Amino acid sequence: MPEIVFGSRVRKSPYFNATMAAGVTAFTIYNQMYMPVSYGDPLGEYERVKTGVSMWDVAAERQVEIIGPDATVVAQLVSARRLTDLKVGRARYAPMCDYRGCLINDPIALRLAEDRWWLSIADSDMLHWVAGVAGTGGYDVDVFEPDVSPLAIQGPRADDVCRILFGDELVDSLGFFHHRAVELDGVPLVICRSGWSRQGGVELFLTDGSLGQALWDRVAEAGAPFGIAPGTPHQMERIENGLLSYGSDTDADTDPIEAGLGDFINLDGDFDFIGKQALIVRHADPATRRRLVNVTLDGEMPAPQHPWEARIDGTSVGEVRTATYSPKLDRNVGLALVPVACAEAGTQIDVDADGATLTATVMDVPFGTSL
Ligand code: THG
Repeated sequence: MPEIVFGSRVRKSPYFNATMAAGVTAFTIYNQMYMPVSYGDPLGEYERVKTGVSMWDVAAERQVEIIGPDATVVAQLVSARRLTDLKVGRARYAPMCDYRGCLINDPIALRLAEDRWWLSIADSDMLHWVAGVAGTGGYDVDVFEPDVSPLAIQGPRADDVCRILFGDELVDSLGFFHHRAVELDGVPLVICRSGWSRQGGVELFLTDGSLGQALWDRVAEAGAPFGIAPGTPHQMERIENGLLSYGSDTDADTDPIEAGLGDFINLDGDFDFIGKQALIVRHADPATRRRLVNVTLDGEMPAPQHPWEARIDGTSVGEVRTATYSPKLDRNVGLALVPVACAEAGTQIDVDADGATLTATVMDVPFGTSL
């Protein structure tokens, strides 16, 4: 295989050198930044986040900061979920749509002050989108990417590590999706009880990128008694637990309802947002739309490098977007984007996986819940 080269156009995280020293074996590129995706032991890393504790360089989850008198107006305009009632110090998962009602990102929105927000984004250029919306509308805000780089601590022992780092008071009082600015031995950060796993834990939003190594070392040291080791957002764990990977599971025409995020958008609220009318029209007849479904995959499965075409009776019905081995089920599973008519549990679909023929069967577990 040819290499993807390292160069100036793609950014390095403040934890980059630490992850290299720790033996990272694979990166992806996310928001124009290298993001570790493997340390070479997928099953060991899965086991650690499920039963112990793991630390992840997720600095590529960049922030779009919106600050100024109209910040909440702009944050709400670009978010399909109600944000105006969110308290300072809280966060909310808030999908974003374009004017067609299609999903363009699925960030966590953090309210830092009445008029100050971070959108902690998935992999798409929301800085330009939000700045464009704000500028075109003449809103009184600044929109920029701040020097903020999340480091995730995930797993059932994450709180033990946090007790050593931050003390009992903070750990006991920090609710799910609550956040607070703290300093750790001179390292400034915002701690939030969040993260892209369902194993519990926090994210440390480092607010001085020059201190990445210091924060990494401090977390590694505090976590050593609990067996902490470097890991990454984990494909097996997140698919087993129904967390969406924007751009992997979705295509350019996927809307949030198709993606299983219907509970995280407000179509009947007394407020407007970009894409609301289009979404209402798209789903006026839900039968005409698609659904992201969990499937089992039977057959010799190659490594999935791109979506695989799905067919029923030789006719294309969509794609298997994502596939992985599930340790929990001890079989291969995937996510398929198919018409609602093919989304019923038990539906069998032929998958052309680069020449290998697989049988996908729609599971009776809706995407968004745990397998
Ligand atoms: N942390 C931070 N930024 C991120 C992610 C993250 N940006 C990119 C990506 N992950 C965004 N995607 C998600 C998807 C799901 C969740 C968080 C980020 C999530 N969902 C919970 C659920 O579905 O149950 C909670 C939703 C809620 O109650 O609002 O946690 O991981 N910083």
